[in-house]
Amino acid sequence: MLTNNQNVLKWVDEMVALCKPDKVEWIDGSEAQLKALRDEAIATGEMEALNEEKLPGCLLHRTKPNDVARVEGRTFICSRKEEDAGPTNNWCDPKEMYAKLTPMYDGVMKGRTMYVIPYSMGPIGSPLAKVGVELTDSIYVVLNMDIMTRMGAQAFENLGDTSNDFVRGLHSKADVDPENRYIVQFPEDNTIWSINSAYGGNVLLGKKCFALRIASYQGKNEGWMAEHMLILGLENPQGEVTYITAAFPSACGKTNLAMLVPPEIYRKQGYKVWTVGDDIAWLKPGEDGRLYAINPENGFFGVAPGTNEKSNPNALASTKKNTIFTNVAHNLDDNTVWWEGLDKNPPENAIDWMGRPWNGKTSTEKGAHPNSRFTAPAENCPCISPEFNTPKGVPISAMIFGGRRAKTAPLVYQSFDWKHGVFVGSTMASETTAAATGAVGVVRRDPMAMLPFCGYHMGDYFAHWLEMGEKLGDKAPKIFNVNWFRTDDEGHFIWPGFGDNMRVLMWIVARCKGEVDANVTPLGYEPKPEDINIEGLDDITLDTVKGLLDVDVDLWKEEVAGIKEFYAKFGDKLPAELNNQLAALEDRLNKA
Ligand code: GTP
Ligand code: SPV
Ligand code: MN
Repeated sequence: MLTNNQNVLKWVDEMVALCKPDKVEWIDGSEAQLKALRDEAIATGEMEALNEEKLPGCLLHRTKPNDVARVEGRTFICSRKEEDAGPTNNWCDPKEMYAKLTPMYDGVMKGRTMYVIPYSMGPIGSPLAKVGVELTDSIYVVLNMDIMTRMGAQAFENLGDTSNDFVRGLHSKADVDPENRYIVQFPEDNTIWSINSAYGGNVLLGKKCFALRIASYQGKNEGWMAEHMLILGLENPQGEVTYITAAFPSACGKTNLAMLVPPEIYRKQGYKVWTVGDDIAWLKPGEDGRLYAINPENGFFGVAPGTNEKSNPNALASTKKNTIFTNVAHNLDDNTVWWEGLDKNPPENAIDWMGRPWNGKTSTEKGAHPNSRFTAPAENCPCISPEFNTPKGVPISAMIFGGRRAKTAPLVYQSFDWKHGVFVGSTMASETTAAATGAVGVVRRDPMAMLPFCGYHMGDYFAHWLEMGEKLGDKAPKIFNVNWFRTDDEGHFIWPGFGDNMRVLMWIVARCKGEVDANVTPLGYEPKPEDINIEGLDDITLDTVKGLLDVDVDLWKEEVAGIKEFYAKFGDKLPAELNNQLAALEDRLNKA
């Protein structure tokens, strides 16, 4: 046992009595313990060891084909009152849900070991950090949590002997039965129960379940925010760093933006981008009244397909050691891994993500699942920020919203002020991706990229954003919206994206510093087209930029109709301010 905390010990005893494991192993996080677990997972075939020279310390894992992404339809927010979960979450009475799941957990770990994983979300000793304990019967979970969190004995340092402020996570892979899969948050109990999955966001309970669903609820009650945001620092040649967060829905470019390599024109002047986080930000006003952010995570659970030497060399470099690959193709020739978009040389002698022999040169099927992932330690990242472990976090100057929109949304615009920015975030929409099960490419509203992750009523969440703005006053970050995904008539992306997104970040930073003017449009402030630097871009002219910034008034009137319909869901919980903002947008469009 690693703690004398009676609240932890009592709860673990209760869960052991329920799940009836053959053995209970407390995870202290020592290298000896982790090595034994890796060896065991390799011996049983749960994981495969990869080429020790090319990918030292790396492991490959395949999940069941029915278990490859988050399952939003089976994810529940079980607050005591239904209205506290709101219209965008699945809800069930907590008593009923406990009653339904308890028999499923009863004896579920017979013949298995229960691992007790203490972990900290946030740097040890940070006033913004929080402790969780996850109980699981999966070694895959233990090894991933080791990468994604500050795991082991160190986590209890933040908790002490008497505190009850820790998140109780219970996970069992059970039979990985999709019909009985449940990912359940009980916000008022600080509790998460997950059963019948063994995949990523469903089972690494520190990530979406705690650091967004539970934490967003805690943040509302405690005066801070938990957001689906990357955090990056943009350093200028004078060495000043401007910190920016960005909320994009799943598989819409957070990891890529967080690790971007600036184009040559900026690199040679001495500009740099530092990664603080690629998926989640916890934000709280600091002593100076500005908003500070920490990344609660300690690693990256990144989308593999599309990651390559050109699109994201920093992410690729991060995966070269001590990384776990999930559902990618296994190259048998040299015992390495491959995924679509890694290079133009797929292996011929390989195993696909479903475990079948696969020839990348001749097969018409994909070798890696579109939502295949790497779990890589943050410390591997060549551009990890020197402030990554700073307990007080980094001060945020700008917040960006964005999504995949083939037509409507322009390349970039700035909100008129914080309240308008909250409106912009609340009306975000994006085409769905493979990160969750269900149809891909369908436009849906995804406010602040939090639709699947907000642990309480979304109307109250909007109100919380507005309150935070009141509190921050003129020290509030500036709010922007971007869209890297506008397409031409043939469906090709017009904007080159990836590292070239730096060109847009430069305008954003200049706006934060009051160094550049803007055009006023019905949507907000837009760059004067010549203020987006296109030097060194072959296919992009000033006219292309004009097109990317174009506001199609008719399309936006349709958009307004869509927003009205969406807002109607929230009834009286929708802050009046947002209706005012909607009316003002409509008015500006009518006058345009
Ligand atoms: P989650 O981990 O699911 O939250 O995803 P994410 O938001 O971190 O997305 P990520 O950066 O992993 O990118 C997802 C996909 O979008 C990858 O296939 C990328 O290649 C692609 N992508 C990222 N940035 C850009 C961009 O600027 N332009 C284009 N066209 N595609 C991009
Ligand atoms: C996402 O879907 O936004 C992810 C991956 O970051 S998961 O951890 O599965 O949620
Ligand atoms: Mn994510």
